[in-house]
Amino acid sequence: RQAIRRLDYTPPSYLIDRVDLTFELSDTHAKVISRLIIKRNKGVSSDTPLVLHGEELTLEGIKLDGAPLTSAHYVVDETSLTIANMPDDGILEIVTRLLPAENTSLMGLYQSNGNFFTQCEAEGFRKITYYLDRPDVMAKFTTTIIADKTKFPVLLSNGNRVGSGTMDKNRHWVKWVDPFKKPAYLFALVAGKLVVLAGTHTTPSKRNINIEIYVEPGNLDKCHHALAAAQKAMAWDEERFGLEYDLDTYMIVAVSDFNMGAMENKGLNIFNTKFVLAKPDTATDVDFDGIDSVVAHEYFHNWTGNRVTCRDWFQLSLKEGLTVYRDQEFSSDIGSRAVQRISNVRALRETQFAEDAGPQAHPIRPDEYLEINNFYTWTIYEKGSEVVRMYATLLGIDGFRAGMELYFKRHDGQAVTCDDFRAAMADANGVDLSQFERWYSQAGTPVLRASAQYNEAAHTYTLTITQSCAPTPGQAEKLPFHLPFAIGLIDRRGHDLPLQLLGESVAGDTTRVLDIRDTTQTFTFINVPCPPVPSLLRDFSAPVVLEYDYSDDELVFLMANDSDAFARWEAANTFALQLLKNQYAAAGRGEKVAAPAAFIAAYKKLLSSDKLDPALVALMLELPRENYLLEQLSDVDPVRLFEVCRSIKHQIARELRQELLAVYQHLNDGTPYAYDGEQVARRSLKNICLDYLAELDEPMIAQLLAKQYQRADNMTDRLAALKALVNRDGGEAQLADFAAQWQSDALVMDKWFALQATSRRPGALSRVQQLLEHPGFSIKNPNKVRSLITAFCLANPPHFHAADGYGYAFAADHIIELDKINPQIAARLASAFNRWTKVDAGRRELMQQELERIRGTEGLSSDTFEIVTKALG
Ligand code: BAL
Ligand code: ZN
Repeated sequence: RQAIRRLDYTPPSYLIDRVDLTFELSDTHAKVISRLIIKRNKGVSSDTPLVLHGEELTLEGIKLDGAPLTSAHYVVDETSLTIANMPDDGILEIVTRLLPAENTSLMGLYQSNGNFFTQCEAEGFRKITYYLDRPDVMAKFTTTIIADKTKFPVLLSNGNRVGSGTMDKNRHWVKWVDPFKKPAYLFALVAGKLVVLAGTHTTPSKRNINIEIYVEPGNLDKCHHALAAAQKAMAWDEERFGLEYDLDTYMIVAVSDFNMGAMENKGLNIFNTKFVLAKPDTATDVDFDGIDSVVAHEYFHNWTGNRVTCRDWFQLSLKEGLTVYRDQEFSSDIGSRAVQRISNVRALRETQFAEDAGPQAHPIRPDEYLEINNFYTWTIYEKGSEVVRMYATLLGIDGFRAGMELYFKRHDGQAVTCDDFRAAMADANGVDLSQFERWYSQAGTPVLRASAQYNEAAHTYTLTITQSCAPTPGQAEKLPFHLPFAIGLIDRRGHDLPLQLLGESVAGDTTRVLDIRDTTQTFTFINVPCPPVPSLLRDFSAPVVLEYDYSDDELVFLMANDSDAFARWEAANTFALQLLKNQYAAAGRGEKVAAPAAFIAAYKKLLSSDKLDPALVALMLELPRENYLLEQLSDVDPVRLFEVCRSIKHQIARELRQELLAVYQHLNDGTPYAYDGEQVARRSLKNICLDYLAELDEPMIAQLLAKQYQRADNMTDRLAALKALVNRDGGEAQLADFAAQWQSDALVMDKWFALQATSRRPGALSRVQQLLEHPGFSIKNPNKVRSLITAFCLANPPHFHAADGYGYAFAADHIIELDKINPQIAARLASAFNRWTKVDAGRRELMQQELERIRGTEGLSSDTFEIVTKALG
């Protein structure tokens, strides 16, 4: 298996100006006629063959400039079609035949519930026809679709609908023209029985955009939130970045069989139903938030990804990191900035930090891959977004916008690199960002060690910051990173001090962004009247691990006083993290597990605060999750870790019963459901109180849970109660009731599967095994696999890591089974084994055996092979 390397990039030997595609779709197969206007690239010698990508295709014929080619003129193998003697330019007509109904990889053209869909990113177009399937080959596409008009009344592709008509045999056709040139990965086709919800948006230049959301019949009442999200996203991008939509119609189509969340095909976004369909009784507040952010993300790609795309797949973070940053900013502006930031940082640390510390660690611009599908990672997306955020923090919001404007001015219509983005940011602001390049080339999470000294006599406060970064696979040595480090100093009364660095004539703002470039740097603040408590890495200004020896008293002080919401939450998180680590060690020594009184008192104070945003209180009350804790330890027994967490949770519930119940009852006031910021915040606090109360073995609590389950007028509250019931005593009656009510709603049933897969009660694995036989489960449907199998393996550590190894064997069996069906989903599941060196020796051995069993499987896909091989090291 051959690795593909970034430094081997060469420009394409041939270019394609135009593509005219005709799809003839039938129940049994699809015929694709592709007409390419092709030319040799400048400076390429005339004896260079044309090599087109193509996989799993049946070639029915080729013509060059109208003349049929015979097998003497070309060579076809499993991955390509090579034509040796190409003229300087020509028209190539290629006819291929495919079997979409048998395509379970969900890449290329496939069927879902009888309808046709495509997924081409990254390299799916080559499963549709022979083509130069690389992002730096950009062409103008026209697409004609022919199909039975009764079975496939809706025929969609990219761009504008320019014609339609009827044909013999009850068929009809529709022709689409996309006026923008694009790489093949942005091609899309949809054909099927769908209904549409339409809305409009008027741009600042007074253009009317039609927004159309296509779904299966019966789902129209669940599209209103997605439609509103698209309208909000359009207005936001106009306001924040001056970017308008560029076609007359923006289409979203929802499909229930989909490998990812959604896909930004030009003018025709295809979405996992999970990120379109929602109404209050079927979707939680988190689902509504998710729809806002994914709709915005895909829409924003129209500029950051489509108008300016990637030169090659090593540059994936150019569009993904930037677009995640944009969607996070959008969500911050339409909701709570503090909650958004904390949630994003928490997710980054739980997932990306683990990835960056493990065998799959890679820079946001990787240097090589076996299978590009494996690089749609937390690192490319979430760390990529943090890197983009650092430009905004270093340059300021106006400087960042100036950089974006220069980027579009220089590169609209081009396929470019991460270096081009960095150059636009630097040039627009007249700054040197050469050291910042290391964020693109070095993997691993930097560790910043901070120490401070207060000089009583001189009234100075000196902060020393030392950075380091552990080796990652293939990168033993790291050079220092350039990063913004935001800091505040808080006086004894809890007030932020104005900050004045040595050498400055006046004091400035109360938050200062320090420029960190060296391994060790010292900053001296002057006119500091008393020993302050430092508030470090405010708003999580860089994706690093911060080490500073806070005392418990200082953490409690920051929890109560920090004006920076992230830092305030971080103080609570650090306090809980230290506590759980200490208690885990204590349990290992056979000592009793207990939280100190100061910790309980801090939680009590949070519960009695009527000044803080309830959403922030809810986040501060949530204990760090097991997977994150596991990363902070070594030789871990995940079962003991879970028991420690559970025991602390139980103690909090016992000792703060009265406060938890009071807050719960105050917030459970019977207000009819609405999805708005205030209500979402109140529900989040109410339901975390409920989650703690569920620890108590009291009939009154059991009644309270049953009542919330039964009487809830929305899925957020109903699911919160059901989750607590399932983890408390199994919730059998309510699970049965839930399934009876929602058996025909696939997305709601996904929640039902996931709750059971992540139940911490004994017997979770056998329950999951039984559920594999449930009529609502299908191994071919990625959402179902994620809800049941992946949820068990990645989000139920005490059961996945059961000491008998059955969890590991279950995972390996299903990775092997799935690999034959859908390699992308199998490879994702295989990442459950990434951190096998973190657990204790007995488990390590069991995990290693399963990894070797997977690696030894005959015919393993390159997707799974790459993950497993790297995991084994
Ligand atoms: N481009 C793949 C899906 C997404 O990131 O939007
Ligand atoms: Zn994206």
